[in-house]
Amino acid sequence: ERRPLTRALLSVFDKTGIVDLARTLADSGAEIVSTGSTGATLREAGIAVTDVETVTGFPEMLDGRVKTLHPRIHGGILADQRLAAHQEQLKAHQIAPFDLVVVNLYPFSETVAAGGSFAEIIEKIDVGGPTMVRAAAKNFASLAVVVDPEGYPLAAEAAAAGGFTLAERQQLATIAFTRTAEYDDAISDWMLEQLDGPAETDEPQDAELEDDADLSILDLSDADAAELGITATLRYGENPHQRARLAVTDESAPGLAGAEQLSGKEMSYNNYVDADAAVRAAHDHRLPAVAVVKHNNPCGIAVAGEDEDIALAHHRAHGTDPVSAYGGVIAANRTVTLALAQQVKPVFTEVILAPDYEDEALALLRTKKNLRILRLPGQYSRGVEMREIWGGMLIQDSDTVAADGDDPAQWTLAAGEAADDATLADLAFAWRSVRAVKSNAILLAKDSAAVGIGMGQVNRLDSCRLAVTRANTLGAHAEGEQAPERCRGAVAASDAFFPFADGAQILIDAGVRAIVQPGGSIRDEEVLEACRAAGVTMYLTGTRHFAH
Ligand code: 93A
Repeated sequence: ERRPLTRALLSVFDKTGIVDLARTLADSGAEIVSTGSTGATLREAGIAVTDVETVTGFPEMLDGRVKTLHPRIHGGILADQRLAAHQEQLKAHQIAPFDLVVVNLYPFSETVAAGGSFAEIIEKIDVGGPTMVRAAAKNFASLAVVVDPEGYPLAAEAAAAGGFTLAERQQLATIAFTRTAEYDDAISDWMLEQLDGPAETDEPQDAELEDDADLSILDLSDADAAELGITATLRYGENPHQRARLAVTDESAPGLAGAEQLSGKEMSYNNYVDADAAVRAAHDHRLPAVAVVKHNNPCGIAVAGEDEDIALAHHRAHGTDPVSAYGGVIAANRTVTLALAQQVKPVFTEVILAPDYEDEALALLRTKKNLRILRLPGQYSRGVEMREIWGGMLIQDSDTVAADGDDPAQWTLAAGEAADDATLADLAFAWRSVRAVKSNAILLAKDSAAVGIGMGQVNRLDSCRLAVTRANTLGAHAEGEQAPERCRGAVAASDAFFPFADGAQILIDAGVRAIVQPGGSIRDEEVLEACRAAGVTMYLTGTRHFAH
């Protein structure tokens, strides 16, 4: 279990006790490798030393800032000596492994305490020392690290006993990481003081408490974070300057957070947000459904008949707005067929999610190397939703389309003639779909597909205008290709009531022939009157589906 000490790297600022330790190591047959003044001290005492410069074949440079930062040093520290592959690579590069690293760091805090100049203090920020210490501590399976003279007696004993035990090496590594953490802490405190003036030090206990309060879940080590259900550290958050992690909150049903990724690049923070919206939107439908989501809003959503290929739903959903579908997240609520995969193949897509994939469909989708393919069996379900606000948290039941008002049989016909079966089916589809759109939401639908979506506006009038414009300009005005018939004969759903008749009037003027909305505005009568005047059907659900 003990690893013999055949080669030791000694690089110490504080030379106390180093000669005795080096002599013990040398007497037991170890080769000693040292940096400049450490080596000089040992040589003066008559101990044979190999200079780091001889090992690296490189002179110390930049006033000593670069001494040990070299693969011939760090290869010798970081190689896992249990691995044949590491040993072979060391051999290929003529690097000998170290069994012991003894380092103590530039006296940063002492220089600050002694009132050193700014430049002096900066130069006392040790870089190479902590790098060796951290490398050796990480690799405690292979070697030992000692970070201050108090550890020398143990090192001398180990030399006599034939090396350190694994338990000793692990303990030394723990001490080493504590040392580098404290060292960096002192540097960051001092750096902060340079920005803000000296920190309050009157009440050390309070200061510590404050520090702890500032600690966020993002500061925890991966191991500590794992205990809180964190399963991944993401590359970054919503923007590259935001750190981010993924946590599973319900281990018995991890849902999207535990989805199986079959292919493609790592999921990003925004991918997860859009994927959640897409899966939720697709799963709101009982029929085969596909939702295409961009920026947390559907830019396409459609269904197919119960016995029809899910590919038809995708074809229709893509057709809602083919321009916006570029770079979207696609969710299907049925097994992805080869036909669907063939449709997705030519479209740049970030993520696709489905309960399962036909073999040939998966094989084809996998040829798109960047496409993230997720398998997510089961029905979308969420008990409660949480959203953080300043200093607190809002918790509510998740919204589902399960209220009485979501059942067309319970709707009230308030204007115009009762819709025929096909129109009623489109109204029901629109109502099930509009919930996935950020408020204020207006969704126009025709033939089982959304044809125009007005989302996220701060007044309902603009959402109506947007839905109409997008419907009549196929592909969201990018190419300006006119599709003027798309509004004519379409139906509309509004996630909440029309406060005035003007929004409904925009839909009516665009040729919409039936509208479903919750009702409940004090001006409902004006809205209904506008529908009656135009011969447009209006149903009231009594239920609303805000989504902010
Ligand atoms: O300037 S450094 O950050 N760059 C280095 O590459 C480096 N290597 C070792 N400081 C570096 N050291 C530090 O030098 C050690 O942590 C130790 O404190 C000191 C030992 O140098 P000498 O043997 O010349 O006194």
